[in-house]
Formats: sequence, structure tokens, C-alpha cells
Amino acid sequence: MPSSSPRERFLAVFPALSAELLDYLRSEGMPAPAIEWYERSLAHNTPGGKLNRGLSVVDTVDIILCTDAQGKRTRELSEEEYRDAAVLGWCVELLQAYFLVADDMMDASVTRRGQPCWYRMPGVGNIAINDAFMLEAAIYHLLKTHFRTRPYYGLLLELFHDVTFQTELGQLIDLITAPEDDVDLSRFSLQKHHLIVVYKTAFYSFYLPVALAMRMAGLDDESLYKRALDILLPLGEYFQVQDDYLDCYGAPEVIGKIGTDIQDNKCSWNINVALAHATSEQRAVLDAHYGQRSAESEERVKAVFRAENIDVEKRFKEYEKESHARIEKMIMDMPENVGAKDDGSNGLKREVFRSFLEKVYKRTK
Ligand code: DMA
Ligand code: MG
Ligand code: MG
Ligand code: MG
Repeated sequence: MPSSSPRERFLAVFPALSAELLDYLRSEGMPAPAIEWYERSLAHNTPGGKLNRGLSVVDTVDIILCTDAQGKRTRELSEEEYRDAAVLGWCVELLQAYFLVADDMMDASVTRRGQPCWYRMPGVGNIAINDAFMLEAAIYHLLKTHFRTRPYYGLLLELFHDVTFQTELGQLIDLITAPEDDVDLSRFSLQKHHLIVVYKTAFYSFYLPVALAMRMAGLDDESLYKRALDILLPLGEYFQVQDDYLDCYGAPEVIGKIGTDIQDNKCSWNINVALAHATSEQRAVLDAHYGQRSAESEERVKAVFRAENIDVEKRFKEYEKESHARIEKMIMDMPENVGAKDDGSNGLKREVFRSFLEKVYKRTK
């Protein structure tokens, strides 16, 4: 299918996976309204995003199996290889869907991907809690039907389980650092922020897609997974700092969501930068207005963020440049094709990380 874009080719796999899940409900004798409900939940929550995570599985398998150490293409993925990689990619997108449905309820968010959050759709409400569980269950159903006979099936399950637990730990510390009725900015620090974002975002958004692709491509040297982690966690941290920045400075019509971090009392990158440079007067404004559920308070906080001595926007641009350079250096310090066999086959190529970095650098959504 060379005429369609990578994104379109990936999207074209989803309907069959959705149909397979709905067939399962039918085979269990579920009534039509249940099948229609699941179909709507899958469609609303799974395919509408950037698909960066899912596409990264496909791209990584392709780089490992189909390019040489110099990045020259040696072959194309077979139809079967492409499909396997795409199924794993959709499993990552289902994990993301599961987390986001729950995250939007916990963060009291309003919109996501340019639509109302799922729990805010007519007639959904708290049923969204069960819908989140059913999005997660879809992962294990698809892994079972597509990968049960592969030697690495157990490793795929272990990866999804481990990364899910880590993400939930991240969500826990994100939430308990931001209690609604007890604003105390002295609890925040960049160190705490680092821990929150590595756990809530970096493992599932960056390590998981690459590690799944590495398992599928047959890389079995465990030290390669450690190496991947060493680069992908900093990259994931950078990505979540961008998310924090865009929460306040992104255009809702571009990022598809309305920021809630200031009103939610979140330990975000922005507030930590402001706290580090605030005068005592500015600090008093932040203490009085951060984490308050009103547009006026939010505006007062944003005015402090804009103050010349703080200027979160300027500091973010510096951080972005510095991070890109730092991560690029980590990548360039790696061998071109680490762990390759003597015949030059299937190592962990540097290009895996470079392509990931370029995908997220200076993103606006
Ligand atoms: C997202 O954190 C983390 C997970 C696990 C969904 P967030 O609340 O900052 O995300 P968003 O800004 O997309 O709501
Ligand atoms: Mg959120
Ligand atoms: Mg959140
Ligand atoms: Mg956010």
C-alpha cells in the first residue's frame, strides 16, 4: 500500500481489530446494546489522537528489521510483519485510551482530541470507569488471539503488565501531590516532578512501544533493553514537560484539550519554574490563586508566569533546546547498531531513537 501515508495504513488496521473485539462480545451472547456501546467507546477513545505511540512500534520494527546500520533500506516488512507490528501498536493506543478515559475523569477535564471527554458524552458519566477497564481488556484479548503461539508472548504480557503498573504509580503520585482542597506549593519540586512524569508518561509512551518492537524483532539481549530505557526515559520526561507547557500555552483548538493543570493544583513544570524564580509578592499571588477553581484565579497565576523575571515561555524554549541537544548527544554516543550479530543483523539501531526524538521536538500538539 505505498500510496497511503504511514498513518493511513496504520489506521486502516483498526476496523478489523474493533470487529474482532465485537465478535468476541457476540460469541459471549452479549445483547446488541452492549455491543453497540463497546463499539462507540472503542471508536471515540482509540483512534482519534496523534497515534505517535502506535506508529512508533511499526517504525521501530521497520528500522530494526529493514535497514542496515547506515540507515539504508534493505527490504520492506512483509504483510504479516506489518500486521503484527500494527496490532502491537494498536495495543499501545488501547492502553493510552484506557489511561486517558480515567485521567480525564480524575483531572475533571472537559475536552480531549477536540471532542468532549468520554465521561462527558451524553448518557456515559461513571459508566466510563467500566469502559476504561474494557479498553484495557481489549489489549489482552488481542495479544492472545494474535500472539499466543509466539515464543515471546509471555514477554509481551509482562511488558504490558509492568508498564501499566508503573503508569498507575505515576498517576497516584500525580494525584496525591495535587489535593483539591489543600493547596501547599511547598510540596512541589522539580525532583518530585521528575518522578511523576517518568512514571506517568515515559514508561508507557516511550519505552513500551520500542521494547515491544524489540521483542517482536527478536532482540533478546537484556542489556539492549536497559540501553533503550536510558534514552527513552529522558525523552519521555522531555515530552511530558512539553505537555505541561502546552497545557497553559498551547491553543486548545490545536492540542484538542482545554488545560486544567492550574485549577487542578498540579505539580507541573510551569509552576515549579515559577516557584524557583518568584519574588515574595509573586509567591503570595501563587499561594492564593494556584489550585483554585475559578477563571479569575487562573488568570492571576498566568500573569505571574508571564512576569519578566519568571517568563515561563522563555525558560521553556531554553529547556527545549537544551533537552534536544542533551538527548541527541546521548544518542550519538551510542554505537550505530549495538548488539548486532557478526553478520550485521538486527541490532538496536541508533536511528530508532533519532526518529523518536525528531517526532516530538518542537511539537505544538
Ligand atoms: C497524562 O498526564 C498521563 C496519563 C497516564 C494519561 P496528564 O493529565 O498531564 O495528561 P493530559 O494533559 O493529556 O490530560
Ligand atoms: Mg489529564
Ligand atoms: Mg492527569
Ligand atoms: Mg497534561
